Amino acid sequence: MAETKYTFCRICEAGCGLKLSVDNNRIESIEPDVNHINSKGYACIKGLSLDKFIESPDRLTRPLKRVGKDFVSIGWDQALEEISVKMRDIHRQYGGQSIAAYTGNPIGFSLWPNTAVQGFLKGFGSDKLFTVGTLDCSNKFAVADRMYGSFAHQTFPDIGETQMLISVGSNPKISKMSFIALPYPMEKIGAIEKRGGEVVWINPRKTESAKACGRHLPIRPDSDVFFMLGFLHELIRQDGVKHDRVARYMEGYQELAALAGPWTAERVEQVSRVSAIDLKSLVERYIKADGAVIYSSTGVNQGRFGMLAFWLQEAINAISGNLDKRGGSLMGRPPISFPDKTREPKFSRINNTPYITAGIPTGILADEILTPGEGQVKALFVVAGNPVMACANSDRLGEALNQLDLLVSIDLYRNETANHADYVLPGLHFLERADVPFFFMSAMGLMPEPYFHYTDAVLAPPGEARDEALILRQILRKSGFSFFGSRLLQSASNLGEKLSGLPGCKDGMAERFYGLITRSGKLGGLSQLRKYPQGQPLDPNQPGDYLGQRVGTDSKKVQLAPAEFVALAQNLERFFEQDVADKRLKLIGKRERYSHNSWTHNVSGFVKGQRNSNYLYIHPDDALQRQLAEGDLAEVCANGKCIQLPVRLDSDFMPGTVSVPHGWGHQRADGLSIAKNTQGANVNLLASDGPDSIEPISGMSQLNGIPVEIRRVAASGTGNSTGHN
Ligand SMILES: Nc1nc2c(c(=O)[nH]1)N[C@H]1C(S)=C(S)[C@@H](COP(=O)(O)OP(=O)(O)OC[C@H]3O[C@@H](n4cnc5c(=O)[nH]c(N)nc54)[C@H](O)[C@@H]3O)O[C@H]1N2
Ligand SMILES: Nc1nc2c(c(=O)[nH]1)N[C@H]1C(S)=C(S)[C@@H](COP(=O)(O)OP(=O)(O)OC[C@H]3O[C@@H](n4cnc5c(=O)[nH]c(N)nc54)[C@H](O)[C@@H]3O)O[C@H]1N2
Ligand code: SF4
Ligand SMILES: [Mo]
Repeated sequence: MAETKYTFCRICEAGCGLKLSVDNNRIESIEPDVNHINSKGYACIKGLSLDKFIESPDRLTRPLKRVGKDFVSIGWDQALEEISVKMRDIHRQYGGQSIAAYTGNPIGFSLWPNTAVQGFLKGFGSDKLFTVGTLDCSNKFAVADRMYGSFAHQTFPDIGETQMLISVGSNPKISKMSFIALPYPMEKIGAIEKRGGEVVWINPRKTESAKACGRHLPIRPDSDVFFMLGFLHELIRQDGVKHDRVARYMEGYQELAALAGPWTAERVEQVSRVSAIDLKSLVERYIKADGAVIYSSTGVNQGRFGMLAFWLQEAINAISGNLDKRGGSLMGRPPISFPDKTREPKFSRINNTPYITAGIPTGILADEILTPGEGQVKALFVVAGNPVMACANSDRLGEALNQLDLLVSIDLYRNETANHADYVLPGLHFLERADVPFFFMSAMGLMPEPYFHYTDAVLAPPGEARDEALILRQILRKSGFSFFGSRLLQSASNLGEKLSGLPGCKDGMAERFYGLITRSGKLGGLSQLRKYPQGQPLDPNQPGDYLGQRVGTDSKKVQLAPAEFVALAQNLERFFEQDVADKRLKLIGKRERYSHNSWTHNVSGFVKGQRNSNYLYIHPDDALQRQLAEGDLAEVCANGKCIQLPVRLDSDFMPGTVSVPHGWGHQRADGLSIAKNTQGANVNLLASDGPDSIEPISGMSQLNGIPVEIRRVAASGTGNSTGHN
C-alpha cells in the first residue's frame, strides 16, 4: 500500500518541502507540501519531477570499468579492490597530495557525504579538494572572512521587512536565489512593492524577475565594481553615512571613503552605462528608505571583480546603517555550529594560489594535473560533479583528465566527465539518503524564517547504487588508510561497513553523524526531529544582535577596508580606462527554468521542442551589424576558441551584451540517452582557466562578461542551424 512520506528537495537553496506517495519503493506522486514550515506549498517543476531523474533508464546501478573505449559492468568487490590497489600505488609513488577530489553542486546539499570526502582526502594525507564554490560564490567567502572574521558570516536581505531591495546580478524567478532560503521568492519580493517599498534590478538583461515587479536598470556586464564605487561615492556625498554606528562598530572607514573619492556617478556612467542621474536618485532613495539593502548573486560573483564588488556592497550596507537592521541585511544565526574560523592559510603549488575556505579553485585543476613536480595530481575522485561541463576551458580540462593515472566518477549517470574516467560508480539520489538542510542554512543560518528539519531516506537505492560516503570509506580502508587519519573514526567506520553488509541493514553512519550534530546544536537529536518532518521553527532573526556582539574579527569590529582589498582596488583605475575603450560584445550566462547546470537535460519533458538546445541570445541592433537573423547559425569566439549556435534575437538584453546558457553540448554523453540527442554547445569552452585567469584571493573563475566576437556561419534554413560543439 502506498505510504505518504514528507521530505524536502535538495536541488536548490529554496529547500522546498515535498509530500511523496511511495508504493513498493516507487514514487506514485509528488506534491508540494502545503504544511512545510518554509515553502508552504511551493515547489518548482524540477522538484515535482524528481521521479524522472531517479527512475531514468540511464541511472547507474552497478559499477562500471573502462576497458579500451568502452565501459563494462563489474561487481563492487572488484571495483573497490582494483581502485584500492591503484590508490596504494599512487600514494606510494607520488604521496598523499597527488590524490584529489572535486565535489559538484548536488552533493553540496548533503552534509555527510561532503564531510566524508574531506575525511577521505585527509586519510590519504591530502587537502586537495576542488570546489565548485569557485564557480559561483567564493568571492563571498573571501569577503566575509576579511570583513566579519569568518567565511560563514554571510548576510542576507530582510526581504519580509525591507523598503528597498536592490538586486544585482540575480534572477530569482528562475533560479530561486542563492545565500538565502526563499521558496517562491517572487511572491515575497513582489510584496515589497505592494507595501509601498521599491525593488530595483541591476542587470544587463530585463529578466523574468524584472518583468514581474520592480524597476530595471540595465548595466554593462562586468562593471558592477564600478557601479558599487559610484554608489559608495554618492552615499558619502549625499551624507548617507551613519557615522555614530560606523564609529562604534566598524573600522577602516577613512580608507574606504578615500577609495571612493574619484568615482563620481558621472565617471562611473562611462563604464557601467547606468546614467549618473539614475545612480544619484537610486542612492537618494536608498538613504531615505527605512530599511534598504543591496543584494548580489552570480551575475556579480562570476565577473572579474566579484570579490571587490561584493566587499563594496557589504561596506555600503554597513555604513549606511542597514547591516543588522530590520529591513536591511541580516546576519545569519546558524542552528549548528561548525568550526568557521579560517584555518592556517594554505597555498597551491600552482603560483601560490591561495586555498579558499576548505578548497582549491577549480580554475587551476588542469594546472594541478598537468604541472609536474611534488604534489602533481594523479588520482581524482569526482563526486556528483561534471567538471568538463561546469568549469572554464573545458577542452583543456578534458585533456588534463586524460593524463590522470586514475579518475573515478561517483554519479547517478555516466555524464560527460565519465568519458575521461577509469571507473564510474553508482551513487545515491538525495531521496535515497538522510539529510538536514543545506550547509548555508544549517551552518550559516541564511533563513529569513529560521527553521530546521531532518529527513530519513525515503527510497531504497536501485540495484547496487551505494552511499557515496560508504564508497569512499571502503576505498580508504582497503587502501590501508584511516578516515580523517584517525584510528578511532576508522573503527566506527568499519562497524558501519560491517552493518551495511548484513541483509536489510544500513551503514547508519549518516544518521549517527546527523544525530551528533543536531544534539550538539541543541536541536534535540533525530528522535526529536523525526516528530516534525515538515520542519520545526527556530527563534526568529533578531536585527541588532550582530554588531558589537557576534562579529568574528579580532577587534570585534567590522573591517570596512581590508588591506588586501584596498590594494587590489588601486588597480581599478587601469581597468576603468581599458573598459571605457572596450566596445566588444560581452558574453553572459542565462539560467533556464528547465535546466539545472548540466544535469537536467536527460529527461524528455525538459528538452522537448525548442528546449532541446541552448542558443546565442543577441540584441537585434547587434545582430543587424553582423547580418545575423533569427535562426541563423553563428560562431561565438573568445580566447582563440569558437562554438557555433543558433541565433535568437532578444531585445531584453542590453545592446553590447550577448548570452549563452551553460550546461549544454551533450553530444558526446553516451551515458545520457536523451541528452545526447539534444543540440547546443558548451559555453565553457570559451572561458579561460589557469592561475592568471582567476580572481586573486577568491579564486573565482570568470564566467560572465567575457569579451567575444561573433560572426554568421549560415543563414537560417540554409545549413545545419542547430548548433554543435
Ligand atoms: N558558464 C557557466 N558555467 C557555470 C555556471 C554558469 O553560470 N555559467 N554556473 C556554475 C555553478 S553556479 C555551478 S554550482 C557549477 C555546477 O558544477 P557541477 O556540480 O560540477 O555540475 P552539474 O552540472 O551540477 O553536475 C552535477 C552532477 O551530479 C550528479 N548528481 C546529481 N545528484 C547527485 C547525487 O545525489 N549523488 C551523486 N553522486 N551524483 C549526483 C548529476 O548526475 C551530474 O552529473 O557549474 C558552474 N558552471
Ligand atoms: N532553473 C535553475 N535554477 C538554478 C540553477 C539552474 O541552473 N537552473 N542553478 C542553481 C545554482 S547552482 C546557483 S549558484 C543559483 C544562482 O542563482 P542566481 O545567482 O540568481 O543566478 P542567475 O539566474 O544566473 O542570475 C544571474 C543574473 O546575473 C545577470 N548578469 C550576468 N552578468 C552580469 C553582470 O556582469 N552584472 C550584473 N549586474 N548582472 C549580470 C544575468 O543576466 C542573470 O539574470 O541558481 C540555482 N538555481
Ligand atoms: S525551487 Fe529548488 S528546492 Fe524548490 S522544488 Fe524547485 S529545485 Fe527543488
Ligand atoms: Mo551554483
